[in-house]
Amino acid sequence: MKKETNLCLAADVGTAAELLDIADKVGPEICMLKTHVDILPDFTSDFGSKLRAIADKHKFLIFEDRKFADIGNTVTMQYEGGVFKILEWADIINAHIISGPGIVDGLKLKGMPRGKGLLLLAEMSSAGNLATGDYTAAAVKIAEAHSDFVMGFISVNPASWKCGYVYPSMIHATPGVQMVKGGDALGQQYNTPHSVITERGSDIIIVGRGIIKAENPAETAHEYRLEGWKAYLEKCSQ
Ligand code: BMP
Repeated sequence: MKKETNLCLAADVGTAAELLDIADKVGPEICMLKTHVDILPDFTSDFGSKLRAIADKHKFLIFEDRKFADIGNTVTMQYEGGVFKILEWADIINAHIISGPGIVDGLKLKGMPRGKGLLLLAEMSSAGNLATGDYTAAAVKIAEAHSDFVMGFISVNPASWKCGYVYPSMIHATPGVQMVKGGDALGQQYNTPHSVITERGSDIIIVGRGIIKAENPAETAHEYRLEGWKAYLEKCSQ
């Protein structure tokens, strides 16, 4: 691996212009950039190609955090069509499994021929969420059955799973990460990069406000990158 980083930036900034700017500045530090394209008021149809050019320059993957949740037939249209045409520019997407495995079949139909990947939401970071226990186990089962397209999970504590953690071919990406444990006023819960990787068994730390609200996002991203990678090496040597 040439780029030693397991940091994903959650680029939840206010405009597409800001997103492209921060992607270029923080790009050298990250393996993946996560977007919420539906929050960008100045989105235009060339957004995808502009972000793609920055991603290719800095060698990171683009993850659109669309959280598909509908029946298979509907998600094929949501993935490919509409204003955002996510299929054209995102390397990775994610989905809830609330609607059952048909959602994976639908997304796979469009994404697999184009070499895309899917993360299943097996757990969430927000207080009181319902993605626990049997629900998490069901996500693992669905992932196993579609391991040609499902590349891993959005997870929070995969080390605690009875089943899921034993599949090392699956990537675990974890949101709710800041340098200090805590939370926000709306239910988000934060753990540290070290805890998320070594104790909770994840692979990739997803960091939003910890970086984008910092005075110097590029410098702060570098600090998260070092923390995340140090923890990853520690985990690998355990
Ligand atoms: P922040 O680090 O600013 O709290 O941002 C976290 C990001 O991860 C947000 O983009 C949010 O949508 C996403 N996320 C999350 O926080 N918890 C989840 O369980 C799943 C997510 O996608």
